[in-house]
Amino acid sequence: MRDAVTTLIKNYDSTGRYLDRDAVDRLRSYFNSGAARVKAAAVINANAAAIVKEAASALFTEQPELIQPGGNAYTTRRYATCLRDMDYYLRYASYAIVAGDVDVLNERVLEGLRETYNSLGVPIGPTVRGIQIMKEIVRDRVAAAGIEDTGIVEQPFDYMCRQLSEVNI
Ligand SMILES: CCC1=C(C)/C(=C/C2=NC(=C\c3[nH]c(/C=C4\NC(=O)[C@H](C)[C@H]4CC)c(C)c3CCC(=O)O)/C(CCC(=O)O)=C2C)NC1=O
Repeated sequence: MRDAVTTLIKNYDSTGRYLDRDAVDRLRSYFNSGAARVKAAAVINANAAAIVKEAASALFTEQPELIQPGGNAYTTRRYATCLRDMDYYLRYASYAIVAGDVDVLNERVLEGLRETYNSLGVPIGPTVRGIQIMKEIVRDRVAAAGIEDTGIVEQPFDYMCRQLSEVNI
C-alpha cells in the first residue's frame, strides 16, 4: 500500500534518480494539501453513517427497482449488504484522500471486485451512481467545513467509478 510520497520515491529509486524539480513540486503540492486532506478525513469520519444513509436513500429514490422484488438490493440481507458496500467505498476513499494515492483502492477494494459483482448479479451502473452520490455529499460537507480544494476529495470516488465502469465493458 503506497501513498503519494512512497509512490514518488519508488519511481525515482527504480531509475536511480535524485528528486528533481518535478518531484519537489509534486511533494510540495502534496504537503501543502496535507492539512486539508486530514480535515476531509475527519469530516468523513464524523459523518460516515449519515453520508451512507443519505446516499443510499438518494440512490433508491432514483432507482427504486433496486429494492423491489427482483432487484439486487431486495431483501433485508441484500439491502444491508449494499449499504455495507457503500460504507466500504466511503471508508477507503477517506484513506486514499489522506494518502494522496489510489493504490489502497486498487489493492483493497477494486481487485477482483468485478468478478464478484458479476457472479452475484450486483449491477455495476447503480453501484457507480451510488459512489457518485456519496462523492457529491462528501464534497458539499467538506466545502462547508471550509476546504476550498475539493478536488482532493473527489479524486478517489472518481477513480473507483472509472475503474468499475471500465471493467464492466
Ligand atoms: C473492502 C472491499 C470489499 C468490497 C468492495 C466488497 C464487496 C462485496 N459486495 C458483495 C455483495 C453484495 N453487494 C451488493 C450491493 C449492491 N446491490 C445493489 O443493487 C446496489 C447497486 C449495491 C449497493 C450500492 C449486494 C446486494 C450484495 C449481496 C449480493 C448477494 O449476496 O446476492 C460481496 C459478496 C460477499 C458478501 O456478500 O459479503 C462482496 C465481496 N467486499 C469487500 O471486502
